[in-house]
Amino acid sequence: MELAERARAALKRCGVDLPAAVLSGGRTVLARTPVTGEELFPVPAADAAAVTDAIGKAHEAFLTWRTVPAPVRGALVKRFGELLTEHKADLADLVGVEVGKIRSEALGEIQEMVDICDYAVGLSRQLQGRTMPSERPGHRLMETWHPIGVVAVISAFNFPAAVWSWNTALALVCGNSVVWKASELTPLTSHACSALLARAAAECGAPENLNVLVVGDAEAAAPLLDDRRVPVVSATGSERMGGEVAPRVAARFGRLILELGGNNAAIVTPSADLDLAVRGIVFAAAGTAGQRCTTMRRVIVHESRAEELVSRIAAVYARLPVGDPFAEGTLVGPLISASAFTSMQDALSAAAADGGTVVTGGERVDVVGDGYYVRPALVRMPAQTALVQRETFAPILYVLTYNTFEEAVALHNGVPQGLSSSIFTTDQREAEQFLAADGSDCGIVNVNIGTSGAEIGGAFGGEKNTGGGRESGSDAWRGYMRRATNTVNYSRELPLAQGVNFG
Ligand code: UN1
Repeated sequence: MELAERARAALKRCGVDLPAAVLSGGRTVLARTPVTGEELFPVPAADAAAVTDAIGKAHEAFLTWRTVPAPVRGALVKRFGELLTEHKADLADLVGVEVGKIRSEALGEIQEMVDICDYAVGLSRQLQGRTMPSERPGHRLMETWHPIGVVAVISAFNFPAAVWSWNTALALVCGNSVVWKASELTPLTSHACSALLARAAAECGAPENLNVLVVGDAEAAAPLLDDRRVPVVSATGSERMGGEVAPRVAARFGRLILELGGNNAAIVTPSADLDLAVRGIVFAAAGTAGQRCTTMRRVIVHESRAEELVSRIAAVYARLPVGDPFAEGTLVGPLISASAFTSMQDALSAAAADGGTVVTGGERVDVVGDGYYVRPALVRMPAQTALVQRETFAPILYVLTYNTFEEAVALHNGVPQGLSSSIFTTDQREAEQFLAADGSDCGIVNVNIGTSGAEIGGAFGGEKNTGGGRESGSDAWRGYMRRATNTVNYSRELPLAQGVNFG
């Protein structure tokens, strides 16, 4: 089926009537597909004034929503999760068309949304505060978690639906509303997700505008950074984007949840099970055409295993099915754009200039139309040069070698980013050392698993230039609430803390 037709049909089933919306006038953005490089059709977009208006609407919704009991809020997210399940194939169609993800990865992204909804529903009965012993007689010391306000969610093209849902499912059960600034590269997916959530809200009798979608550029998003009615800004994207967003939000003391660049690595030690390592590395490095923030970009392998590992990865890379993401059997779809392809080629030239050797891949593959398909590249590097320390959002895997374990960890941590990491070893000491305080400095540290494909149950995010935010599972919900510490005096005295005597 033609892609524009496929997208329109999926949108319609999700309850989005685009032509009507577009005819009503106003700004639009042109939806495109990296599968063929073609332009699809115009979609409503927002300018800065529309974003300010969206903040007002979401703020109003928050004022009602914050007093709805959390388990009742959970019922909305439960219904939303059901609608996502019902429309899983439709949303996967849109992710396939707009991002070029292969079918199982597109479906996997929607599954992550269903999973986080389940998680958030359970959480809606568990937003627990602690009770601490007071040092004073007849006093109770405790903490209460309250809704905080409008949460701005700024999402990237590569996970156009799941990352928004991690934030939104939590924000909603926490009693907040959301203004979603979606990537201009993925307007269709964001309209479809928003329509399903609006439908769930209507069915549950929840207020309108709990999630207000704005598709727009950086300029349009500016009010989200500066408006004090937006106490939390959760942004996913490049380090450059984070560098622009963070100081502005910080200037008004807003709270930031940043999920920026990754430069994720695997250490492969002498005792590694190479069957496992090769599978884990290839999925993490070549999956999603290298366009995950958790994509593996570096392998740090012990000298004694380097030849074997490199030749085994190269053999798999040479037969990886690169092509139409909708075709059965394809494992590597297109890059998002021509500029992504240019960045990849620039990085490969820089690697050669740094003394690196391309073992395999890197070339453009002619698939269909004007899509930018590439064979994932495997590059041996003599050192961790400036290039290797940078995130290039494309499937390039740099291979470095090490001699001592300390050297491996130093190389591993010797980059500005700190998102995800892994070690392939069957030596328990090495595994534990990697997990220890002086081991990996990342937010995600795995053993005998690649760097990508995290489950929603854990907190997701990383340190250093990755931005320090945590989304999704564990206690990430606390980032979406305000904590009040309460001291209650039920005695007839007024003893002061710390034994202070005041008259
Ligand atoms: C991202 O690339 O922004 O761990 C998110 C993973 C996915 C999420 C990636 N669960 O690879």
